[in-house]
Amino acid sequence: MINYSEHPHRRLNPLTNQWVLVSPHRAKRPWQGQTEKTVQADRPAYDPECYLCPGNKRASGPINDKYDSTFVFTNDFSALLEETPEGELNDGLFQAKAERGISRVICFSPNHNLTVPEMEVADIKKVVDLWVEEYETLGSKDFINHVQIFENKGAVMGCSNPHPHGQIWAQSSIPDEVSKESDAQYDYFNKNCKTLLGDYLESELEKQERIVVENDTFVALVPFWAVWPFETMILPKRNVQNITQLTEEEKLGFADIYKKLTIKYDNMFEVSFPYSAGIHQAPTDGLDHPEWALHMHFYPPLLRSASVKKFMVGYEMMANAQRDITAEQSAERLKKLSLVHYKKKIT
Ligand code: H2U
Ligand code: ZN
Repeated sequence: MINYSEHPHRRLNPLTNQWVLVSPHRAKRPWQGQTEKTVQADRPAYDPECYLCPGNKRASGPINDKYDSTFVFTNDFSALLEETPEGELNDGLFQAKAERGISRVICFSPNHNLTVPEMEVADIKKVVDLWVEEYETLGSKDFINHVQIFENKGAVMGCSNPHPHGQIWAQSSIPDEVSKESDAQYDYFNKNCKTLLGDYLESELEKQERIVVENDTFVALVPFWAVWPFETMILPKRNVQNITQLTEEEKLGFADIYKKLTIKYDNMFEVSFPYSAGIHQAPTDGLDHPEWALHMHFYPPLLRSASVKKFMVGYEMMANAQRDITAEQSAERLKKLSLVHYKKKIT
């Protein structure tokens, strides 16, 4: 009989309808590949060369406010532009369409040497408040139908600056990842009159196999279908479609779980744990989206140590996502880690 912690199997991600190949028996294979160098140098609280620090000049000229909590500005090298001419190519296999949008950069803190796990919950709450404000203002524009809030952390993730920050890309179209999740949640809601993620969270809380940490309002867990070794998801206990529907208490709970999860991440290999994280929520297309459930994904690349990361190559590029260590094993490891940041540990 199959044992899901030993034998190769596939798991379905019901949010995207994609499968992941799980090969737990392979977790013990030797490693002789690349190791990333770990950068652990202490950074100053203010870096005169940093384009995100308060009062500094950015690459293209503007000067940052002398902000003392959060700060947001339109990306000087925006991938999406508000003023894009209309246009559409509809020539059989050659399809293209103009895309309008706005890219924003959010500084989480004036302090250059902080990261989310080292920030105070009250200060992370200000980041959540700013996300709400941006989702509302950007989303209310008639040409914006989707607002993607995300954080890219660490040089291995291609993040250009260690100053704590995130980005927002708002645009006319619904991007592919979100569109897949939208369709799946819509189908599920139509069939069951309940949200897919509401039901999923209920089962996970019953099973208690993949829960990493929870507070009164939020849960962090390793999804059953996780692809990245330490992939997680943050979900509110009360189902909401978008971030503007969170109560003050829930926003504080969001900040708290964000901190707790990232502390655990940092404690895993005692390094500032790199990841790409992003909030998925209902499109801002003016329609009701009862099928949607707000959640945040964390995709960290590290696998075996601070320097061994997972590559999505070969079979994964050509065929299917794949992982070795199971979601349950990852959750177990994350769950056991302390909620005290390793830099604050008394030795
Ligand atoms: P990362 O999160 O990938 O490091 O990106 C930071 C963003 O900051 C990046 O999108 C923008 C870059 O375009 N940026 C500015 O808007 N102004 C600057 O002066 C430098 C970088
Ligand atoms: Zn800085």
